Amino acid sequence: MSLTLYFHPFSSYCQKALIALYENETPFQARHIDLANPADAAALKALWGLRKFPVLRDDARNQTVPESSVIVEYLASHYPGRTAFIPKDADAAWKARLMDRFFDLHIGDHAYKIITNNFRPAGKSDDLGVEQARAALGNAYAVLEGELEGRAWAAGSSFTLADCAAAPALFYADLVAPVRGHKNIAAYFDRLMKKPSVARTVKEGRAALMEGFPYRAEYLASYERSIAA
Ligand SMILES: N[C@@H](CCC(=O)N[C@@H](CS)C(=O)NCC(=O)O)C(=O)O
Repeated sequence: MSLTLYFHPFSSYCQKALIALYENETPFQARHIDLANPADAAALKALWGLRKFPVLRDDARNQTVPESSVIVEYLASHYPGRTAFIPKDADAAWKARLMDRFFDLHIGDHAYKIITNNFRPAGKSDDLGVEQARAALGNAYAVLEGELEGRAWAAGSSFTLADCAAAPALFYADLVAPVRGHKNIAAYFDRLMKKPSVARTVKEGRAALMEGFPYRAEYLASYERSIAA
């Protein structure tokens, strides 16, 4: 098997790559990375000096591909399947890339800021950063609510790179700022959770839920809702 994905199933950016792999049933070897395990951390660092996951290794083409959006683009180019993550039409393509950036930078990253603030050492909490992240997330929801009007998927009528990004970003954002008050976002979220590639990824994430995760109750409630969707 030519492809190996280095990842952790609870990590949102890893989930984006997993959704793309599952969506097209692309064969790959799963290499779980536990960053608390020094050997795993060293293996990841040897592959990609920033030591961030996901990283895709393609032995057949002798390529190492970091960055979740780039991994999905790489799969679209070299391992295409029934779902075209990057539309052929040039305008549809930039719109898919724009929404991918939107979910990573303006939804996901704010949500992760709020969540990870709970892991900071005592006395080092970034309250102003969390306040700013909450405000930015609220604004991003308002923009997204308008963007999604009349759309089945994030960038239009077909499932793309943007939806691979949206599912984990919205799943984690929903824990800290529930999407239910936003009609279009809530309906889109439910559509995402029904997609088999997303449902499988969410289930695998649930299996890796850590004991001390700060939004555990919200996570479990959201998980139950998503598998019932
Ligand atoms: N922009 C990167 C972000 C990757 C990233 O931040 N991954 C996190 C997990 S979600 C990570 O590797 N965290 C470990 C660390 O920063 O030490 C992508 O899209 O792949």
